[in-house]
Amino acid sequence: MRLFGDKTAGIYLPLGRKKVPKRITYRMERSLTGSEQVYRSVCRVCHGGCGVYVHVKDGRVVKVKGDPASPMSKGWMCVKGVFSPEIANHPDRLKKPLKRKKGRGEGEWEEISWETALGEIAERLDKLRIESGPESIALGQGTGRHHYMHVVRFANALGTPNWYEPGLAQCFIPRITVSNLTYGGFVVGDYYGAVRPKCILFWGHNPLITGPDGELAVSVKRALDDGCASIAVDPRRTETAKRCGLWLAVRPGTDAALALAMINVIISEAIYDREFVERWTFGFEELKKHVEGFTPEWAEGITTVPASKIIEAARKYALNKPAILEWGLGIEQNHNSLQTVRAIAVLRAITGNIDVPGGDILGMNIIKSYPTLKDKLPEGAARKRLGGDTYKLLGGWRAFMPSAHIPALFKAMRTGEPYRIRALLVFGNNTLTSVANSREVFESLKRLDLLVVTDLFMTPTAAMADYVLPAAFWTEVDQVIGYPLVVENMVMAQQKITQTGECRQDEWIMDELSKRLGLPGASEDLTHVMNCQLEPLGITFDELKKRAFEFPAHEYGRYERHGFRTPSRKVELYCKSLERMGYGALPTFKEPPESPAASPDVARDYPYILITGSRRLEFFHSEHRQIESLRKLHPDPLVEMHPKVAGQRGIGSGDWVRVSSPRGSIRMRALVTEDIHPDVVAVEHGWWFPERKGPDYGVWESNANVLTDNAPPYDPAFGSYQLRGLLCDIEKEH
Ligand SMILES: Nc1nc2c(c(=O)[nH]1)N[C@H]1C(S)=C(S)[C@@H](COP(=O)(O)OP(=O)(O)OC[C@H]3O[C@@H](n4cnc5c(=O)[nH]c(N)nc54)[C@H](O)[C@@H]3O)O[C@H]1N2
Ligand SMILES: Nc1nc2c(c(=O)[nH]1)N[C@H]1C(S)=C(S)[C@@H](COP(=O)(O)OP(=O)(O)OC[C@H]3O[C@@H](n4cnc5c(=O)[nH]c(N)nc54)[C@H](O)[C@@H]3O)O[C@H]1N2
Ligand code: SF4
Ligand SMILES: [Mo]
Repeated sequence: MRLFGDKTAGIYLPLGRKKVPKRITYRMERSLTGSEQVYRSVCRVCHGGCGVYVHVKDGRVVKVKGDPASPMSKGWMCVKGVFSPEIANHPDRLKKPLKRKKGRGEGEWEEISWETALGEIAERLDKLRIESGPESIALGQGTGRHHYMHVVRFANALGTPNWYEPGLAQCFIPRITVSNLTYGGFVVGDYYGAVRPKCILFWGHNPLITGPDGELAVSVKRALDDGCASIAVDPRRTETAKRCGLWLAVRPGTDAALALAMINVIISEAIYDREFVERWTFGFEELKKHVEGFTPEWAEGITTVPASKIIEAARKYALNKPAILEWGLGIEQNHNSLQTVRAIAVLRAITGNIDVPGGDILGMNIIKSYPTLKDKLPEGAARKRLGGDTYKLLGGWRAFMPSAHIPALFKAMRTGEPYRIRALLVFGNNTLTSVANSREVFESLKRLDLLVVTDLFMTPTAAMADYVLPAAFWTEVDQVIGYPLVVENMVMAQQKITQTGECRQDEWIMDELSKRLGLPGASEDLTHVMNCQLEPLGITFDELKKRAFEFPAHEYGRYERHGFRTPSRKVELYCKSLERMGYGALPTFKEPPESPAASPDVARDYPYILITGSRRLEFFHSEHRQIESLRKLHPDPLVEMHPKVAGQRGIGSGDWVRVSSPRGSIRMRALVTEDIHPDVVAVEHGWWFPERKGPDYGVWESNANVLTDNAPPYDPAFGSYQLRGLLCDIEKEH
């Protein structure tokens, strides 16, 4: 795998041109000098978990090196992790609490002490909860960072049902929920056992770049190096797809049709796992009947993938066992996320690839779930969760981790309907770049009585706040890391090694506010919480730090003793629980609402299909644009398009172009490539420019969420909005 870049043009160009290949794996080889101390920990620049040695000199991180003994990463690191010292020691790190001096967003700050900041914020929160109820205070955060479950805990203790994260309905909650409903637990690829996978089906997922969401890039790389058969379903021929023998360039948002046709092929050709299906699945006959009309030819008309390729993919996946099915964001960021993910989940079951060595395995869950104080949230408060009644699998009582529906929450800030959200405390989310329809987000944030943002750096979102609090970087944080996410087959210790300015771990900030507000759980510190998590292993956090990790041997096929953890004790191909909730027991396809077929009037002005946010190796979401070594590798925001689109619009690689949608327009640099579906335009997400002036730091220039929409229709169960499969136009900038 290579980074492909043309430094002279300042942009990346497609593989196939002349280029200097660059490895993405780095091993630091400088030797240790006398005064350095070395600590064992875990990198957390992303939500992965690469075991590392952290070298510290004069209290500063000077080097981070892969730990060869770490059971998953085995010494490997990506470029973001390697540049951790540059992030940790960056001069722009926030170092003291700040309070705004003038109008909101005017960029004038005074430094205040923690005592003053926490005291003033607690006082204002206290006033708001008395005047308008705790539900008028919302909490926000970003993806899977150390304090994730602590935000949920703090929300419950505070008595507010309204917390959000920009992933959730758009990321991971559909996969987790569908796994739980279908198999009675979340499954991940078995890369670490004695049996190697014979096939991997990558579906809307590019793990060689994105790595951890249940696995590490390096594990996937090793499996592919072993030569297993592989298939990629993706409108882009990604770094991962390039390693696959078969690439299905699906039209964005139509994956459910493709999966239904693959089920059709596998059943009609009788290449399903008869024994497993008979013994361990529920509703096979209903499924068989249901998919009869969903032929490869039917799916070709919808997905644009030739029927012959659909048949080839179905056979390849069903006949090369054991097989892993790696699913990703491409199947969730649409208005039919539940049924799309369900259709794909069924494939694992009918091919008997669940909980077998080298297939997709159920979690061991070796640690206790985080003590989120969920019994402290009053029943009445849970009923007030915005969107909870409607999007039952996001915010209702059946939800995996009930949270507020983002469009409903931001609308309540803006309009006061059904009640006003008056305060928002954000722990690590650059809301203006990561939530759909940034313009409306901006209008919503402006209406708040109180906005508090905790972050590592000043961001366009933090610049709108009343208080900005300095957060600790991963080398400054204690944490129990259960891995892979949700299944916890192993556990690792991340330890606080350094201190920057007056930065504090988010959990500490929440605990200090809890104390000042007299909330439940306020007397339990983080060490107590971490020790609770570790109880089943009979060790404390201090002991885990000494051992670095615990990784017990995996126990396969536990269902053979107790059945699957579903109502039928079997894998639910037909899901009665979903039927009872009114969501349909069998998976179905729905045409994306903004598409050439569904909205031809919009398509006249916006003829191309827009996907946003395919990940790049160098950045984690909106982060790292100020980290020189990373930015050098990827200086500009890029939009990928096929030569067909480029030809129609007179665009060449390296040109600055405008991409527009019915919501707005942004500028990006063109990357013309054959490795993309001919009707698709793919923009990067998360762009702002720390080098520009505040308060907006250029956030309106190249931010993908200026183009996306937060309006209905949403997925009926999760309330997912569309970030992929919208419509757009593109033109060269003059
Ligand atoms: N258009 C489009 N939008 C998307 C996506 C897409 O594909 N397309 N993807 C969505 C998905 S899947 C997700 S998960 C979200 C991600 O959204 P987020 O995870 O919220 O990512 P960011 O917006 O970059 O905000 C994270 C902020 O947290 C700060 N930070 C980092 N570590 C810490 C810490 O330990 N403590 C604190 N307090 N701050 C910290 C960073 O500096 C940064 O400013 O974006 C979503 N938005
Ligand atoms: N370097 C880096 N790593 C990251 C992150 C990051 O910001 N940077 N973010 C982390 C987070 S929070 C997440 S959720 C994961 C996401 O990790 P992945 O699940 O791998 O997500 P993406 O790369 O965003 O998208 C995967 C693929 O979906 C394709 N796609 C778009 N639309 C469709 C569609 O309609 N159907 C199909 N089948 N495919 C489609 C895109 O072309 C893309 O290649 O990555 C994590 N890892
Ligand atoms: S993959 Fe994630 S955890 Fe591993 S080195 Fe890179 S940033 Fe760190
Ligand atoms: Mo995510």
